[in-house]
Amino acid sequence: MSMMICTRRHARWAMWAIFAVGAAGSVKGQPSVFTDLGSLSSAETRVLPIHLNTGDEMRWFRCTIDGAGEAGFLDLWTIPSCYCGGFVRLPRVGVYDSSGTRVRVSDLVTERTEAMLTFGAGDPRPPLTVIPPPEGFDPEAAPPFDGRDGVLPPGEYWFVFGSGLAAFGPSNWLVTNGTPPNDPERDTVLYIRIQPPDIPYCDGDFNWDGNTDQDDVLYLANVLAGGENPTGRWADYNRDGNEDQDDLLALVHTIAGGGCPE
Ligand SMILES: [Ca+2]
Ligand SMILES: [Ca+2]
Ligand SMILES: [Ca+2]
Ligand SMILES: [Ca+2]
Repeated sequence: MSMMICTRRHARWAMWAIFAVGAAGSVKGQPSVFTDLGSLSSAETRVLPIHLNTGDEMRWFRCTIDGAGEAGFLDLWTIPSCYCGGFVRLPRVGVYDSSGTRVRVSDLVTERTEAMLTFGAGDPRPPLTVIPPPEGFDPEAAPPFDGRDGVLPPGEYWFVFGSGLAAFGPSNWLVTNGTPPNDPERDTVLYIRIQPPDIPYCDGDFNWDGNTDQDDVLYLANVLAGGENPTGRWADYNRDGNEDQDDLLALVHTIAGGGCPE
């Protein structure tokens, strides 16, 4: 009888131990070393130079956002400050939510295999441009930033950067990297562009030539008249649900210094 009590006690202790190990394991999943970007609530582009301490390091960033859906967007990409020295040739970026669930992993774009992710509003932003490819290689255009990676509801997110053989698990912030620690590829720059949903996106550079001027008025007028729209920009510039003369007037107003459409 006393033997039985002893066994029961032992079993109870064992169950408690298993529970404790399980709880410790789940807490361990949340990264303990990370850069806290805080609340990203204004329209801006964060420029984050990265130098990995080891070739297999995964670098974490945490932030909260007001969301990227029908309005607002969040774009991430990499471009090293130069294609020289120990720049990262195979940059990878993963996005996890506040519970450690994988949201998305970056695509590789351009002949330089840069990382790219784009969430939220579909009005296209200009594609990544990198220095011309080596002799004998054709330039390979990146897709525009157009929200193709889906929507991000308001909340906390974790971005993780790694080089080379990074594997992004589906849950518990589980990422691993099979790159040798002494791998020399350590340097790049991570860009995070935020447009909060409550701040209107009214980039007037319709033809993506880098400035907003009369050319863009002509471009939009041509699109409204049924012409080609190679940049794919939404012609509904004032976002009132239709594409008409109002949009042209709103763009002229912006170019004249009047700001975004009301
Ligand atoms: Ca322009
Ligand atoms: Ca122009
Ligand atoms: Ca309109
Ligand atoms: Ca209208």
